[in-house]
Amino acid sequence: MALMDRQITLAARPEGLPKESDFRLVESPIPEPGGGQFLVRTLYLSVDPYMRGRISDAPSYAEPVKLGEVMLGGAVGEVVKSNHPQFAPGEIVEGMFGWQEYALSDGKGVRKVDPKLAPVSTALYVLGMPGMTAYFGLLEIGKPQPGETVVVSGAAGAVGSLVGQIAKLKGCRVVGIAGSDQKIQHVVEELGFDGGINYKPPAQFHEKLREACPNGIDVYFDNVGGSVTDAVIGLINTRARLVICGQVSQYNLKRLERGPRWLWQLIIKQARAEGFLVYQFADRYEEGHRPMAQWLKEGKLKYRETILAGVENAPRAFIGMLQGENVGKMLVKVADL
Ligand code: NAP
Ligand code: FER
Repeated sequence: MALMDRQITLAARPEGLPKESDFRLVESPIPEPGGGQFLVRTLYLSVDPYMRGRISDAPSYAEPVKLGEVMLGGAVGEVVKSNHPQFAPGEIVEGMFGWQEYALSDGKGVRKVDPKLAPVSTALYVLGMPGMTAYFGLLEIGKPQPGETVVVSGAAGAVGSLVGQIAKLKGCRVVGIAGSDQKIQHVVEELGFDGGINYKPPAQFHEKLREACPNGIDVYFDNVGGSVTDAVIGLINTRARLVICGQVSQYNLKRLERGPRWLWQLIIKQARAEGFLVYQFADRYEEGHRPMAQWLKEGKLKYRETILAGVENAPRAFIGMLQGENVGKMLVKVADL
């Protein structure tokens, strides 16, 4: 009998917060690579907030995942069979291999990962998409200057934890916002942020943030939007830069909140809010990768991962991440190297 590949498919379009029943575990024979193809055995797969948008059929320029299709997603794996001249068995690769134990690839959009540089899971975090998001979003859009105050929301998550540390490396004062006291303790005591505020419960959040930012806010790196962002905007300085990276507080709402109501602050503070997509920096990833790898090697960038084991737990990891169950990057470990 053929060896089987376990995969997670999209079973239903979620309404609001996704449920495990919106996904299905299926099995199919492990495919054989055809001409110009190779077979990847997944080691880790990534669950990311952007996936919430890709499983909804709301209009977007990106095609949604179809019902019954394998869930999309970045993963890191080992080449196990190859008919491709540039990829050999034993090599470690990162690409959009989806939520499955084995994937076929033609090499497009796939990059090789050096397992000697850092643990291979970092290809999905510090040295992968979230790392490039933090690096280019903060430095190119936020343009932090030494001595400035940088506030980051989603501070204990994948992107936010790196944004705060990079800002510290650039000589800024950093305040993080996250959803639990443990997360605040983590970013201050382990990651070296200067301060942090738990946005739950909402009472006095604005006051506490004001106390944590006595010189106002020069750069706000926004991962969450909603009421957290409303509170931050009241504290921005003249010529502040608002980096609009994500709005995760809105992704699972059945009805979008109205807003923002604070754009007049941009006028009186002559401030700039700019959204960006990490992909706009795709031709510069090498430039971002190099300092991030160096900082990692020198122990100047710390990272945590929250790891669930088994492809069958990918939906649970994804749903948990959307609810804040992760510290650092939420990953699914699928197999040992
Ligand atoms: P993450 O921060 O590791 O995980 C998501 C976090 O969102 C959770 O841990 C949770 O932390 C927080 N959250 C959930 N609901 C919230 C709410 N109602 N209010 C405030 N926080 C809430 O995820 P990530 O991968 O690093 O992504 C962070 C953000 O960056 C997301 O918005 C994502 O869409 C965005 N992003 C954008 C790009 C781009 O190209 N623009 C690329 C990558 C990521 P708490 O416990 O703190 O609530
Ligand atoms: C994200 C939120 C939105 C993200 C990407 C998007 C990569 C948008 C993607 C698209 O529409 O192509 O966190 O991360």
